[in-house]
Parts: sequence; structure tokens; C-alpha cells
Amino acid sequence: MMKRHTYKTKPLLTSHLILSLLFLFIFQTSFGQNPLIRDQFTADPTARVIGDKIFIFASHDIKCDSTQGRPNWFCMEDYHVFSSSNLTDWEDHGMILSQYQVPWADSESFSMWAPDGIEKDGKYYFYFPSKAKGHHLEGHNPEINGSSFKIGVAIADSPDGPYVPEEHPIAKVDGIDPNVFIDHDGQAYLYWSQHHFYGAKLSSNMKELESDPIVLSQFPDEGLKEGPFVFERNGIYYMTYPHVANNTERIEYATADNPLGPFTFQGVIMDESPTDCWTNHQSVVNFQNQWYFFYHHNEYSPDFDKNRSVMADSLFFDENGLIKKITPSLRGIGLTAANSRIKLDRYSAKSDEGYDFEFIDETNPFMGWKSVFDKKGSWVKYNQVDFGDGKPNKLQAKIKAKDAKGHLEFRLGSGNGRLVTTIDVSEAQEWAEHEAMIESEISGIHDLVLVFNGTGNVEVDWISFKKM
Ligand code: FUB
Repeated sequence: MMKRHTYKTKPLLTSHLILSLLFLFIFQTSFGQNPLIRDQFTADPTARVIGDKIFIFASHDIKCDSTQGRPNWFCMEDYHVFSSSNLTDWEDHGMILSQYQVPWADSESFSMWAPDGIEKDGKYYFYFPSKAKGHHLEGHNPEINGSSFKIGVAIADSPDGPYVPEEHPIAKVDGIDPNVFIDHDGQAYLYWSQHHFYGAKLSSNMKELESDPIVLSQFPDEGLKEGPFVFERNGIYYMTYPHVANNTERIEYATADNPLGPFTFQGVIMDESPTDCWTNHQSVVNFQNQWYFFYHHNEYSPDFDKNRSVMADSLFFDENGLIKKITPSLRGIGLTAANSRIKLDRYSAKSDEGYDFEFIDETNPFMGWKSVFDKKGSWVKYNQVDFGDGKPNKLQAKIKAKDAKGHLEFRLGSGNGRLVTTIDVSEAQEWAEHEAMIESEISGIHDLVLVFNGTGNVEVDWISFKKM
């Protein structure tokens, strides 16, 4: 029979305060799990592999005041780029382009919508839509002067900029959501949306069209579609896109044997958001032999769906090259280091009853979430924790358990997996860091399960494994 390791827990002494502050400093840039970026709103992600890193070129939602942009609408004045070498720790390279720097853009329109960034011959090309100067003037007729949205390009020597925008938008391109695909022969294609999907060859300078735009055929006429993103795998060209087939955008895809189609509808990659985020916007990338799907959701802004956050999950193909449908997860991608602050509220699975997660501070969603257990036997599972050869001997956990009795059980694998240690919650009346000894050796990568074996209500902010 398995030995039960029960330790009376104690709040950490002030001598540990310095260590705690040190951990805070070390881990505040550790942004694994979903959402990937945890200190600002981000949307419309295009993920690209550049060198040995993955970069995200994203939109940047902000909260506008009444003098900025259109009330209760998207408010987007600039772009940031992010990168990671392990899918867990994301670096914000800062602002790379703003509406105030683009000569042709209306710098009061806050309409820097979904962008794309791509490398060609050692240069970096950043494509972005914005409303053009004069779009709101009386006499502007979209039928004659074209859409109020144009698409421009800015160029840099490094993926994180500085990017220098071209003087004028790309000629013959009216619309939003640019996407560039470069085929094996080096030919680049530009795609965008304006009621329909359009595509054209880009000239080798990547700044102008080489062929006239064509309307890409075989896409639904009913329901808004936008956000085209094309990639190639095994000779099949995949066009992925958000489409409002029913109420809000779901992500669909079609395939072709030519970058400009004709495309054949294949299916749905991600269903509509169950929580009414009206938009979604995707990209697909292969990084270190695994395919990933990047998208967005209003995770930090449940009451306003124009403040979104970038998410990512693994993507898989079947043997015929069809994409398997993805259910959005909170756990997301990448390994989580056992000695980081593991947020179980970004779980892989949970019990049907007795477990939920809530914002730590409703007034500041970027503080993140906490796990809440209120039923004996309730549990939460968190996959892919990397212990390396660390062999931790202590578990730390920040918990609060007002008037609760019983234990939190920490197990590896599944619900009845190997018991690592337990924490007695009966003395955790207020938020405090508690610790418990670990006697058995743990190394390698494990899934983790936390089970509440008690009564009352227990809240968990984070847990962490330490060697001390
Ligand atoms: O982010 C603004 C717009 O919302 C994008 O351009 C669309 O694709 C949708 O995500």
C-alpha cells in the first residue's frame, strides 16, 4: 500500500521573503499557458519560425477613451512582436510600429488591425491594414476611391524592428487582414479580405503586386469571412480563415494544389467560442516538428470582446492530411518548469464538480486566476511539468482555505497516481505560502493532479517544486 506523506504545513518565515521576491523577479517573465501574453491585450496572431525561435506578430487591443477611435469598438494604435525559444517564456520586444509613424494612415483612426510578418532574403516585412487618410471626408466613395482600409508594408533588418513603413499603401489592395505566403520556389503571395478573399503574386521586392488581384473562389458567400492565412504541407495548400457560419466566427479551412486555388472546403478547425467572443483569428506553424495553432479569445476581458488575448494549442493532421478539430485549452503549449509558479487554473482537465477558477482580482484581470475547490474529491490536472533531474524535496503552494478542513493531495499521472505529498489546509485561513516535504524522487516530465480531500472551500494561487 502506498505510504501517505502528510506534513503539518507552516507559513514561510520572513527569512524566506527575500527568496520569494527573487522568485517573483525570476518568474514574472514566465508566460507559458493560455493566454500566452499576460500583461496586455493581444490579438490576431501570426506565428512564424525565425532562426531557432518562434515569433508572434500580433495586433494590440487597448481600452480607448471617448475621444479615441469608435466607441465600444476595436481600438488599436500600434503593434508589438513577441518571441520564445521554448513556447513557455515569451519576450515582448516592445512596440514595432504605430499609427503615428505611417505616412498614409489616418493617425486618429486606431485601426491597426490584423498584421502579418515574414522574412525574405534576410529582410523582415511587416504587413498591416489601417484606415487611410481622408477615408472619413465627405466625398469619399468606397465604390470609386476604394475601401477605407488599405494595406501597407514596413521593412526591418531584424524581426523585432525597427520597422520603416513605406510612404504609400500597396497599390490595388483594398481591405484588411493581410497574409503573405512564400512558396518553395521563392514566389511570395499576398492574401487579404474585403467581403471576398483576394490573392495576388507579390513582386520580389515584397512591396508591390506582381499580378492583378483575383477573387479566390469556392469560399462561402453567406456570413462574414476574414483573416485568410495560408500554409503548405506535403504539397497541399491550406487556406484557414474565420467565418460566421452561424452566430460568431469559427475557424474553417479549405485546400488546393495551387497557392491561388481553386480551394475546396474541408471543415472546421475550431468551433465558435462558447463565451461569445465574436472574432477569432488564426495562424498555423510548425516548430521543432510539432504543428501549432495560434488564435485569440477574450480571456482577460469576459465582458468586452474587443479586448482579446493570444492563445495557442497543438494541431494534428490525420493520415489524409486533414486537420483534426481543436478544442481550445487553458493549458496551451510548452513544458512548465517544476520550479516555476505553476498556475493550475490553466488546467488540462478537471473534475465535473467542485472545481472552478476565478480572477484573483476582478478589477485587475492581469493579476491572473486562482483555483477554487469546494467539494471533497474535486481535482484539477495539469499536464507536462518538467522536473528535469531536479529531484525537488519541497512543495510550495500559495493557498487560502477559510474554515476548511482536510488536505490537498499532490499526485503524478492521474487521479490515483503516485502521491507526492499533501498539505493540511486547516490552518490556511488567509493567503500565505505553505510548504510540504517531498520524500520520493521525482525527475523527468510528468502530468500533475491536485485533489482536494476535505470539506469547505480552498483557493490555490500557484504551486512550485523546490530543491532546498
Ligand atoms: O482585430 C481587428 C479585426 O478583428 C481583425 O482584422 C479581424 O481579423 C478580427 O480579428
